[in-house]
Amino acid sequence: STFDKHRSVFESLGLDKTNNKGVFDGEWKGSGPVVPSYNPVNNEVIAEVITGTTDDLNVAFEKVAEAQKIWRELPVPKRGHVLLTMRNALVENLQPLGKLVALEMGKILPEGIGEVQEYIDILEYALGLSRMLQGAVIPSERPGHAMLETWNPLGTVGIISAFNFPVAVYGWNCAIALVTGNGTIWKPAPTTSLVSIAVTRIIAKALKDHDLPTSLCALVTGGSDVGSAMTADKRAHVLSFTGSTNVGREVGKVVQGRFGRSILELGGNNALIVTDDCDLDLAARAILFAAVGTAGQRCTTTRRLIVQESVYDTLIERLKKAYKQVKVGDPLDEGVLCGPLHTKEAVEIYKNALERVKQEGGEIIVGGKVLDDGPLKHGNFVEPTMTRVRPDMEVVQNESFVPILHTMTYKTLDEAIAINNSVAQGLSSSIFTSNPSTIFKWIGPSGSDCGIINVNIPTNGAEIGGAFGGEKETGGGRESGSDSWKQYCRRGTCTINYSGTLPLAQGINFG
Ligand code: UN1
Repeated sequence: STFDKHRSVFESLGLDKTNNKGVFDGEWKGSGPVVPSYNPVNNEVIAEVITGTTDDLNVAFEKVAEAQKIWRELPVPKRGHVLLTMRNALVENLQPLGKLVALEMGKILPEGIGEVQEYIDILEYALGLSRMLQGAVIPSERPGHAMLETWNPLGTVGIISAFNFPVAVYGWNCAIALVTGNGTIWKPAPTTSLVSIAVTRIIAKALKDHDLPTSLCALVTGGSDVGSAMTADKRAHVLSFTGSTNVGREVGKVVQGRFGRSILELGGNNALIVTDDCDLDLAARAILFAAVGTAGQRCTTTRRLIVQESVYDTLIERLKKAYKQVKVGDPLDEGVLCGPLHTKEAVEIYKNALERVKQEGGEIIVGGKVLDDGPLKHGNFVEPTMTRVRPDMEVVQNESFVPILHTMTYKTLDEAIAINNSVAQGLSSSIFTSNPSTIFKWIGPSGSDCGIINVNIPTNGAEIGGAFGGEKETGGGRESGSDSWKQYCRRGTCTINYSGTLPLAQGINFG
């Protein structure tokens, strides 16, 4: 079995075959259903998790709040030291944790390791922030008055994360929530519970090393009942949700209804534009990673390829060759670039999307088949696929979370940008060009309407230093770098009178 074959990985991360407790609130427990975790390579059960319930969640909220009272009093650079310990613990566990991601999620090993690296990177970033969480000092209009801004923690950050980045998305939120003085409570995707247990164990040990209450970073695995309860709970002062636009729309409303703060990271329908003045070789290599990497299961995956008419045939020929060389298979095998889809349902989504392409008059130009022969027969494997479509087709307007790249042509830059912006989602976008005026138009007010606006790099694979997120139906949230940390804080505007008199603002004379 998968477990026996990789026993050393599981054991080094403290995981068992049957008895994994899926709730941590300072103690490991779980009173919910026992849920198996499957290996998407062969749909074998890897291990079982005793998941959490809304009762477990309720207790966890209390435990996080108790711990946060201690944590928030720590000077920020001291919080940084704790983050450094977490970072070092992750570095030590980089290989096994990366491998566990590959096993449970299905992405190839370098990408599994890569997303643990993102958590390491954001902890380094947060360590830096711990010396730089600066507020403004603002000139007061009154004599003998000082005006300044303070940034204090909101309290508890609820994190609901998706299957596709089972480590990194939690990591971005956790690192920034912690440095700003918050506690966290995490509800991972039900299908990547093992990864969440392993991560929580590593983080808890780091807290313990500093004699801090380990319940600061709680975990409650489980289904949508736990997710809904967390969303509705006032004690989740910030609710960071990564997932579909449909669920996110409801999450946003519920959190707004209780005047909580939400950070929404929802669907993408990312486009990459190829102009006739770009380096086509570079573009082809970027497109391969952007469209096929992670088997098309990143929210930043390129779904739409918008190519200037005059270079379309040449580029597509190159891509066809490149696609044919992509090895699909076990994500732990050397040389494999495309692992399985995460679930069997995703294989159905792939089939349906291709059916719709044909119904709407599009064409499959590469791939298009479910791979269910030979060694791949028990897994969720599909061929990375390219289609030829028109930009306004319904299937192109909607995101399917599978490795299908819809290709289309354009004549003028304005037309290309209009196509880029024509979908409901607004996460990531990229243009390949060597023309400076194209670049500045693209990043300007009449350019891409996405949150991530790239030039000569793929749509995916963002660094942690920038703010990550998107506009429109992507939800508007920003995580990770830049000033995203502010969302985890309450901003205090403080006006301090040291004049001994009482001049009022706006020159008002009162009594
Ligand atoms: C996601 O797919 O949810 O930019 C996150 C990227 C990664 C993160 C993706 N750094 O592709």
